[in-house]
Amino acid sequence: MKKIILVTFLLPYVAIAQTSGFDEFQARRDKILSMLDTTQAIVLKAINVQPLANEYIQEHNFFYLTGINSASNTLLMSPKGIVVGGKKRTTIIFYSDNSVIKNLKFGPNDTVLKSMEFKPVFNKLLPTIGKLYYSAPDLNLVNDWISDKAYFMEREMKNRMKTLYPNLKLESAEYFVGKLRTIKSSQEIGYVRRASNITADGLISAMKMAKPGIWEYELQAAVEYEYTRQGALLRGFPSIIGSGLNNLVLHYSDNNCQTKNGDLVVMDVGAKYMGYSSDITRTIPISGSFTEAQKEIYSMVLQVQKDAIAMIKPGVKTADIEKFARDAFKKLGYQDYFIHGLSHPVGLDVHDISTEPELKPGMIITIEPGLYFNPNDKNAPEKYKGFGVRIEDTILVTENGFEILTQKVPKEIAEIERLMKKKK
Ligand SMILES: [Mn+2]
Repeated sequence: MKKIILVTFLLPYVAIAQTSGFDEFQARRDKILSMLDTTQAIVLKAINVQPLANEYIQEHNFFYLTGINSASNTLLMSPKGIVVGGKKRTTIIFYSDNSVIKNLKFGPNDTVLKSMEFKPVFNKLLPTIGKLYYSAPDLNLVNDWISDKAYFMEREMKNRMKTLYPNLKLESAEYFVGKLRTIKSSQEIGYVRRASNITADGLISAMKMAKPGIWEYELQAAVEYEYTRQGALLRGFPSIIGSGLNNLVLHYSDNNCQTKNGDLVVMDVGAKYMGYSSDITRTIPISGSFTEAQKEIYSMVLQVQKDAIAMIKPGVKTADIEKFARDAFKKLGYQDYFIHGLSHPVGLDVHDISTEPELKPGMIITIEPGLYFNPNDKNAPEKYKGFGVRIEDTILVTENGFEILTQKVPKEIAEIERLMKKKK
């Protein structure tokens, strides 16, 4: 049933996205309104803390429905309407300053109010509804260090709301809005495509620059220089440039070591363009040539990656592709060295939401097998100890199969070695 609904409303949506004057954010809000019944409302809050002034990343559901990328704003929607100034409104954006609403497009039942008006409006609405979807970006774990007691803010909030409004059901908006976010529109696909090309350019220039003795952060700078130069002003996630033993650390991002001859370097990076991430991993020999042992493992990982990608088409379950990859490594005898997931959705979040177990056209996912041989592992083959290999692409599911959005950056052994000989 859910599938039928998705197909019905998403197909026209993708088609209209190209026409001029069409605002995707407004269309998404209309879609959300049509998914709510008259006893329900949704409230989404912008992230109010800015951990790094220049790297503000908005709460993804709020961004998805408003395009607003700043703090102290709230979106409130209810299909039965909220009376403001004598008029019924189904959508209200509470804004912090005029720059926020300058470029917003509105429907006839939308309006904007200053942030300070949120509480009275919201408090009036709450007793009249039965279910509220909410985003909780600021609500995490707080540790009271004096009494040594942990407070889960989300749980505290729910308990308090239960006392105030015993009949109100609270539910996270993540899955609800995620039903729309799972399938990307042509505009969103375009942004991930652009983020992918920019990331690929960054990796290509890092490959050309790589040589023994170069520092990990120099390679990082080469990658991220392309991001900034091409207008991707944020990163989808901290760049991982791991040389030598560092490439065994999955979320390594210190990037402060010097490479040395014989190292493999795992570069797992992704630019964020117009809010959308890409995600690419390439593993290169810092000397410009793989050793025989490195080639053996690299070829295995690459073959599993290509075979897994070849399975991608609508109707296939991602869990089945994952199982295929694990079985393939098992046949090779290396199942214990593939120590992370094979695939995740990509979008506004580099680990985006997906509410569908089966692939559908318009979904974007990664395929990223890897093998890692810890030097302390008694069972690991001696010749492989001390290095890891991961290869990752970002892939669009199409009507008939797939398109690798990150094709531009080489992954064949010969291609990588050839490119690395072409110094700038
Ligand atoms: Mn990834």
